[in-house]
Amino acid sequence: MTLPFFLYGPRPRVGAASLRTTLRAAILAAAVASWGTLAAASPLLSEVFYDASGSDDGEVFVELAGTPGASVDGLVIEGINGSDGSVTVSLELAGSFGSDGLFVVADVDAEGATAVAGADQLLSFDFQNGPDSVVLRDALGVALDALGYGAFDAGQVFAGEGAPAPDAPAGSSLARLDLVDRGDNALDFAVTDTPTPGVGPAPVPEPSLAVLLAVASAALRRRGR
Ligand SMILES: [Ca+2]
Ligand SMILES: [Ca+2]
Ligand SMILES: [Ca+2]
Repeated sequence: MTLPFFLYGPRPRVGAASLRTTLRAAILAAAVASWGTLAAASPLLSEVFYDASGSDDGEVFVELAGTPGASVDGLVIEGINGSDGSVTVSLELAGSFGSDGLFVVADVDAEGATAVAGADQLLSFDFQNGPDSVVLRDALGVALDALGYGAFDAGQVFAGEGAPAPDAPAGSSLARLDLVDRGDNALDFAVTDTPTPGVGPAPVPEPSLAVLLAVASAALRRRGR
């Protein structure tokens, strides 16, 4: 990342030095605070791969993001049929998030093998292609996060959040852009050409950081006049 001028550049004129110091501290504090918030947040779906090129057997996976080291015992991932709302898949998770804050549950083939590198739990499952949904529930059945994908017609059941994400073409996954949960699948997820099990989304949304820096930069320019 290229640092904005006021974080390293020549000292601006009259009165701006202390403001620059204050802004720098505020930005660093905001970054630290957002890390803390994200690390403590409840688990999120971070990537879903439901349609491999060719057979899905031993290929598909769900990646969760959560607190490093936290248990996933009791969490349940459900597949929800878009045509009637029925549960097509129900996965009971066991284990814990790695030190990277990720947990990957992967499908196995008839021999018990998976093509998913670094999987934390192996189960046998396959989600339908869209329009369908994947829901993450806690041990009491409360939905913690949900992803609906594809074009839902009237009368079909969307069990995601906000507007659905697009249906990923074969070989592509749906992955979170960052770890901010906006409650809108169309904003939070994007089609990823190369699935990345075990590689998480960016913790902080880069556009928002850019906006914050632009505002701070403009304030300094006004102050320095
Ligand atoms: Ca397929
Ligand atoms: Ca959500
Ligand atoms: Ca990933």
